[in-house]
Amino acid sequence: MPLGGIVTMMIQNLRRLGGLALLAVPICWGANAGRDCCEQSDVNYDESRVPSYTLPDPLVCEDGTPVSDAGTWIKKRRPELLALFAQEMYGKSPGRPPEMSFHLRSSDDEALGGKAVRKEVVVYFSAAKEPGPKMDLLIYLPKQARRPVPVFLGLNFNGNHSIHSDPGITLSQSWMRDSPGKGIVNHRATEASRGTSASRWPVEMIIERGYGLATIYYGDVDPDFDDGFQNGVHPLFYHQGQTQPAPDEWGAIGAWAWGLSRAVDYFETDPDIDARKVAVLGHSRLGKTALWAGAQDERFAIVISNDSGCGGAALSRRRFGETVARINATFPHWFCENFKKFSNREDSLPFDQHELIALMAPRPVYVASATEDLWADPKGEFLAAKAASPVYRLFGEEGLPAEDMPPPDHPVQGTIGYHVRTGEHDLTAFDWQCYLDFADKHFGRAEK
Ligand code: GTR
Repeated sequence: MPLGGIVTMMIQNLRRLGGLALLAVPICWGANAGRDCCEQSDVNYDESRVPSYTLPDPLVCEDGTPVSDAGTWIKKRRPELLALFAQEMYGKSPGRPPEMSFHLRSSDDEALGGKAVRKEVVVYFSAAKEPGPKMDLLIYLPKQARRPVPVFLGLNFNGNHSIHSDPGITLSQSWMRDSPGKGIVNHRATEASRGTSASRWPVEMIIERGYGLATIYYGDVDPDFDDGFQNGVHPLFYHQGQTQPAPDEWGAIGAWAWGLSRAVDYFETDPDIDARKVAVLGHSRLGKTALWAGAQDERFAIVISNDSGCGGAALSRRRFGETVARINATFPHWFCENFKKFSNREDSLPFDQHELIALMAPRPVYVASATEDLWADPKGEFLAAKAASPVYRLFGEEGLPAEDMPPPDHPVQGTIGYHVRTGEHDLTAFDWQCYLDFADKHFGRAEK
């Protein structure tokens, strides 16, 4: 790769890694940039250096029984794989808290210039209600559409008020990573942070296509830093004397995914929302989260992973871009403690990420990458989506209808969808258009 490319890629990845990356990834300039730099930083971006590996076969049970029909998949192999992912990677999660309750904080039938209904719902996870733990659900529904409406659901990185400049959205009070450029100061959102993530949430476009959008600030469920799980929802579930999750219990991704399921619990009570037509979507770490949520909770009718990379849609065994060792070191709180056993030992994982994607079967699942997002290994994401196809075929579905990676900006949409967008690690209007088309196709809304 030319020097310019390496530098651009590293700057991008540094931006994504935040401060920690400055310690973790050495920056190499001048003559040292390039191959030596990659070796030194131990990040592989060279296809010829991808080690040879054998993917575990999703259609062979742990006891060696082959899976040749949907019944065996549903009764035996699927539960076994789901349990393995919980045990060794994301951690086991609790269910719905019995004392959970919903409170309508606000509603406006004339939002977005009269095009939408906006609701804000507080989800309290315990009887104590305030000060929490709780999460704020922001919902936009198209005003004209017939009820109940299908919805996209996704966690956001910077607070509900960051997704749109709509002044009616309550400004988040939750802890946030400082980002003065985005109006987050002293770990709190300010008025200046309104709409700062709007490019990732084309609300008007979604509404015009007849869908609702629901979103939650991920830090409401668990603030994204390593504090030994003293804040967020984890302590609510500690048994007496417990101070942190056991090695096979949920980390932050498990908690965020759990929050998404609690949103569906709410949807089931709202007659305006079609809880059987919920497409869960997430970008990056929240794409990993969307996949884990979709694997565990079959109420998600469509699952969408945008640039989720390592620990999401990318195959761990390729060790291209971010690796298991790197992600465990930089983000020790994302996965369960057991996952650390697999740092630099990818071949001993009892599964790979194609099997996480296969856990959605026969529901539609979409994996998207970006050409410049090598840290997330676009090819590894494509190969994982493709390797999930045999499970879909058990259900008479085609899976991913592509032999080879499609050219940039050419989505392939079977029951498994895939595209690699031109550009960097991001969630863009192009990505959304593809997801809306995919939802139209699978929710039977495509034009005949
Ligand atoms: C990166 C991380 C990725 C991805 C990304 C994000 O720093 O290495 O796995 O999750 O953050 O969520 O933006």
